[in-house]
Amino acid sequence: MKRALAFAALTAFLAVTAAILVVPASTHAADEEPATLPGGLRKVSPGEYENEVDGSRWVYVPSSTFTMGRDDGEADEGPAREIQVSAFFIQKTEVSNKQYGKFLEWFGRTRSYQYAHKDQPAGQNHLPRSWAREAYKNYSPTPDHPVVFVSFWDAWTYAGWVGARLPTEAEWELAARGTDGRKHPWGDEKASAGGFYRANYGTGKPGADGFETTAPVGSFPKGASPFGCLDMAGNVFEWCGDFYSSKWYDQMPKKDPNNIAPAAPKHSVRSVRGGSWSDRSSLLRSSYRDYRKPETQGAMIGFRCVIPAPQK
Ligand SMILES: [Ca+2]
Repeated sequence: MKRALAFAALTAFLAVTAAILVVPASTHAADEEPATLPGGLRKVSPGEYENEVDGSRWVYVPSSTFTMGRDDGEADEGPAREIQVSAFFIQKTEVSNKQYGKFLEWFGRTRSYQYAHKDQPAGQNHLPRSWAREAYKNYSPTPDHPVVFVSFWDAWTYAGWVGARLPTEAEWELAARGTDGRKHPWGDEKASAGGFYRANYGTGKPGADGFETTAPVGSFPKGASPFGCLDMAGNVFEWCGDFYSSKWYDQMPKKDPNNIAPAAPKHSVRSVRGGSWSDRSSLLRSSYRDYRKPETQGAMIGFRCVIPAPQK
């Protein structure tokens, strides 16, 4: 009896020792801290930064090589490529109505086009379509919901106003899925696996995920990406800065691809990523690509911004 107990104790001791030995010190990407901060961002807690212009929270994505795209998705999602992306900061959530309201207040006061895209048609007022109408209330009813009915031009100008720009598709996809090739921000499993939801999407049963249209930004912490970004799958599609081209993955450079170069195929549509509250689960795949005309203001489209990390 005694011997059996001693054996059990020894086994337990060995198991605990082994567990301590195999636990790595740190593997979480968000643990890596930037050497210097860009102007306009200040650190508020470990791994989290605040933008002084709109008050939004940001996270850091270190310089990385990752597999962009996938070979078993739609034709425009491949070929999957090893792509290098320089370090950047990205908004933790989609831009909210509250934040966009501050931008409109600034624009109303200044009527300045200093941050406008060079191709932006004249006379933009940056007011989300239906902002004050019933449609706005239905699709994005509170200050903490993501702003919707904003065009590419609106998003581009907002980004400039906060000292940022729109993400490239490469930056967006890295921030969404990290470097381990996962399918979704949280991993490979379905958004509703295990009986809880990791994203706001078109579940097939209205409101099954808790929301019939958009959800307040950051409502699904269990759907966080490896870098701590929220709602990279679902809620609203997000404008990227790139022109959309279905052949881009064949042609893009290996480092910091950004489809704005004069040599890139000129195309009038812009990339949107991530799927939305009304889309089926397959569109939540982090490599899934879609596009819209830049003037489109839709109930399913918002955005978030990035700031490149200062060069060392
Ligand atoms: Ca989203």
